[in-house]
Amino acid sequence: MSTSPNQLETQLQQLQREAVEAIAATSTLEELESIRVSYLGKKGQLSQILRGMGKLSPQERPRIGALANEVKETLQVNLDNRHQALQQARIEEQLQAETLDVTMPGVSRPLGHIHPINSIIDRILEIFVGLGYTVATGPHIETDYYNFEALNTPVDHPARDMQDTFYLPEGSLLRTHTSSVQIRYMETHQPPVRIVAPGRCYRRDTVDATHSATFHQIEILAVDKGLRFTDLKGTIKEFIRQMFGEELPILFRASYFPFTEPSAEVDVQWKGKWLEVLGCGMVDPNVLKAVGYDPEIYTGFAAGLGVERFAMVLHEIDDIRRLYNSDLRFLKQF
Ligand code: 2U9
Repeated sequence: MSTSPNQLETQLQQLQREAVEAIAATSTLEELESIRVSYLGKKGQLSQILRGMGKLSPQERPRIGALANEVKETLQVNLDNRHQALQQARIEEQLQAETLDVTMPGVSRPLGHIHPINSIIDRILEIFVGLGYTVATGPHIETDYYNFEALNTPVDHPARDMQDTFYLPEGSLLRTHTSSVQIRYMETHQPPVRIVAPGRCYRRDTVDATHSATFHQIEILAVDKGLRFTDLKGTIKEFIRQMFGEELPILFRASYFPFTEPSAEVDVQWKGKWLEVLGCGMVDPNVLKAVGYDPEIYTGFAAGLGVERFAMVLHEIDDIRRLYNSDLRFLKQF
């Protein structure tokens, strides 16, 4: 069955009218796509109409062909415009749904900060590094030799009662001070020595408001030709000035440590009270001998302080255990 040119023309015009209406009536991109397929797709209505063109005479074919192209173009333009409009609408809808209320309060995450023990260690290290000292660290598990023997504290020395420690199998022990770090350092370095040794130490103490089985120490050590007690005093004075932020009255009280001779404890007058802040002294010649330094050529001074004690004094903390409880109500204050 053949189709006349006029019939084809009418069909094309009708198809265009219908399609334009259908396109305008779409409300989603998916609907639009199915309209496109149904009119312009390979097996769509336009193709079906055009199949009838084969039967046209060569004179008629160009006119109908041109009309078919016009229809196709018109539909394509309509499809494109509608596509753009629907897409725009979809984006706007999405933006509307996802609108952020910038006036809503933010979600705040708790921020951690440096523990008071570590912040005091940092401050003290900074002061001594500023004075030309090098930070040195060493093992927490030590031998009797590095913890006691080399520090002029033989087995029968009464100081071992004061510092009784945790012993491990095979004769090793948990260090009771960081002085063992300085012994190890001197064994591997020649004078001049200027080191500051921070670290955790262990003692077999009964825990109470002022004692803990584990605590932190910072010790300094200087060894050189011609070092004298006045050098030690000057160093301590400068340290106290920087630590407390002002020149304070200082008292050197005679004391005793196995590894220093003479020895002293240092008190500082702060806020009207005398506070004991550190111990110090000239390195005992036996200690220098133990590491192979000649005490006739070299002299040294050393000092040690307990970080927890320092924190308690500076922050007026009444119980050492507060520093280990991880209670945020306490820690947030620093
Ligand atoms: C070497 C030689 C000597 C370090 C020193 C002190 C005095 C001292 C205490 C302070 C509070 C221990 O933690 S504490 O209880 N320490 O008083 N420490 S002189 O002397 C040394 C260190 C290393 C080789």
